[in-house]
Amino acid sequence: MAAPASPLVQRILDGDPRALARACTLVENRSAQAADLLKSAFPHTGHAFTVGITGSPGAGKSTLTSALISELRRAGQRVAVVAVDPSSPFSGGAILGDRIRMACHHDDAGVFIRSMATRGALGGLAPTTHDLALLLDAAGFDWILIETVGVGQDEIDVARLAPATAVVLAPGMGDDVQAIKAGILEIADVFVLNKADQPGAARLEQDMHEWPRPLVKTVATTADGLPELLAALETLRAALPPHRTELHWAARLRQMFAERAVARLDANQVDAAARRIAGRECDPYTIIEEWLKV
Ligand SMILES: Nc1nc2c(ncn2[C@@H]2O[C@H](COP(=O)(O)OP(=O)(O)OP(=O)(O)O)[C@@H](O)[C@H]2O)c(=O)[nH]1
Ligand SMILES: [Mg+2]
Repeated sequence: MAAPASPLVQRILDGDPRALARACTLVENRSAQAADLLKSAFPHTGHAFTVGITGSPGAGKSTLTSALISELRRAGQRVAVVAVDPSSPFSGGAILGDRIRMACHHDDAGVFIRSMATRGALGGLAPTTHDLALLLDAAGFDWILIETVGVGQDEIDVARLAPATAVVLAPGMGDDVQAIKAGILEIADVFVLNKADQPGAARLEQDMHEWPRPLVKTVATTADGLPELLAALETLRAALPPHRTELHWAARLRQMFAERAVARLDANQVDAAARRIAGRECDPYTIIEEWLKV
């Protein structure tokens, strides 16, 4: 673990934002250098607190993230954001909206915002996002916020793999508890009832009573409730059981191993085996056993 950092990683450690942006691109594109880069960065990670911020489209995740950045900056914390949903104002089709929303943070060296331009990326959304989070950790950010829409298994996995997950709910968008996609409420460490200024907020709050997780009411547009949200996140950070990190790595190792194993198969080999199986020349169980032996 004590090998000297690669030149690019050294620049990241020195706080060069352009080096960091370049490294992010290499990781996002799964370039050939990415693995060495991540190996070199890894010994410098383990300091940041990574929070997944997820919820229905339009619940206010980006507005909330921006308000949380301001709150964290006031507390002297350095913050990095990864926005993984192309529909997000941080990324994809709505980059302009992102620029407008995030304009207040653009000149701040203590803030780094990265949009994941690719979706269904090589190797999957969750592994790539968490590799990016490692780079940001190495770069010395205290907090890493990962915004992802809570629709679809890939996006839910991104949030689930974060050490702490905030699920953002909002009233008045067909977003009552019954309508919320199964699987997303379960991954919450804290609920954020955003748009608390809107009709239906009290009812939604009542509906959430049965869920044994803290709930914080916010109005992201005015930053109401943001100190309370930060306090709730700080509490989670302080109470993180040490084995939570081990659980995270156990899940990631399984994912990484499966990814590498599949990547080692060449298409012709798979086609040839499929042909033999379809023709009943061979069974799939034996084939898999043979592939795992190599
Ligand atoms: N009234 C009210 N409007 C809000 C609040 N928070 C966000 N909004 C508005 O809700 C709309 C959606 O906010 P976003 O922050 O883009 O929501 P999002 O969850 O990031 O949306 P996607 O990334 O597209 O899923 C915007 O017009 C915001 O100004 C709030 O607390 N109260
Ligand atoms: Mg958004």
